[in-house]
Order: sequence, then C-alpha cells, then structure tokens
Amino acid sequence: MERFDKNKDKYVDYTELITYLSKRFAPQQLKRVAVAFNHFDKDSDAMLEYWETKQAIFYLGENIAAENLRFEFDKMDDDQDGKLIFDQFVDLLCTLKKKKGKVCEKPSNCDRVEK
Ligand SMILES: [Ca+2]
Ligand SMILES: [Ca+2]
Repeated sequence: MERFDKNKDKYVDYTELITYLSKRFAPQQLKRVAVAFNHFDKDSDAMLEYWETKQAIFYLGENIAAENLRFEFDKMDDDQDGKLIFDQFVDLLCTLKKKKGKVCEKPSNCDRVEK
C-alpha cells in the first residue's frame, strides 16, 4: 500500500486513495467500479475472491477469456491469498483495458472504453 501513502505516515487515508484512483478513472466510472466491487463481494469481507472478481469484471463489460483472467488475477494477488482488495481490483481492470490497446492513465481514456 506504500504507493498510495503520499504523506508517508504508513497509513493510507481515503483522500490518498481517491486521489490515486481519480487519476485512473472518471468519477462516474469509479463509482460504478465501487458499486460492482461491493455488489459482488458476497461475503462482505472487502475483498473479492476469484469467482467474485470474474463476475464483477464481466458485469463491468470486460470480455476476457477465463484463463487470461486467472493469470492476471494471480499476478495482482501479491499476497496469494486468492483475494483482491479494492485497489488491486482497480489495477486488474486497468490491466485488462491496457491489454486491449487502451491506455488507462487518464480518465478520458477510460471513458472511451466504457460501454
Ligand atoms: Ca469477498
Ligand atoms: Ca490478496
């Protein structure tokens, strides 16, 4: 989580997280991603397991072969507990968008791939 921790107090506050995320997503899209995350987090542990992630990804309109998703999921899951926290889920989405040749660094680019 250090990459979010702008003031180096070892604590990522909401503002830092939102600042980071807003560089990648337009506000409406970020909201949609957050809604999808919460909706598919069936056991409400603030993490998405693989099958929850898969449903959320498809819900958000990303079309990806299951084996590719599994690969990207495992890459993102750096502590290998089989679950993604919200920012990893966002990273995963960005990775998937990049793979399709869309760069996801500016919100406007993200908007363009929005269906
Ligand atoms: Ca969960
Ligand atoms: Ca994990």
